[in-house]
Amino acid sequence: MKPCFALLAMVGGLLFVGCSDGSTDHGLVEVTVADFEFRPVAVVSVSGDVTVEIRNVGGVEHNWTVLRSEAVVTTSSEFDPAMAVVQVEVAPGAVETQRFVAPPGSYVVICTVPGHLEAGMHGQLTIGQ
Ligand SMILES: [Cu+2]
Repeated sequence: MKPCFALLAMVGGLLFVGCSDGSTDHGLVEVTVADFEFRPVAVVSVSGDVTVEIRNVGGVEHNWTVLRSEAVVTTSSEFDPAMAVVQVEVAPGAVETQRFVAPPGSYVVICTVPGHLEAGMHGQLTIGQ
């Protein structure tokens, strides 16, 4: 049994080295959107190079929009596309993947479809160092 563990440790070490070249050094964030909430509400990316996968299990179109840290949006009508770090639109039943880069920090996430923010579609993204 011991040689097998040693081999696994070696393979694991090689995989780790293979991941440190920068090309795959990203944070994966998975969010499910529904009518009318984000699950989970708060997500964390370990890296500012974020790959987000949004799955829409709701009956209508939604989006997962990360706001710039200085943007303040309390109702859907206040949203302007210039306020967004990234906006991922997802049709009902679809899964969308998008990659973006943002500095470490805490960001507000909303759905900008009119009325959806007010219905409870807001959350948080925290990006670590
Ligand atoms: Cu929505």
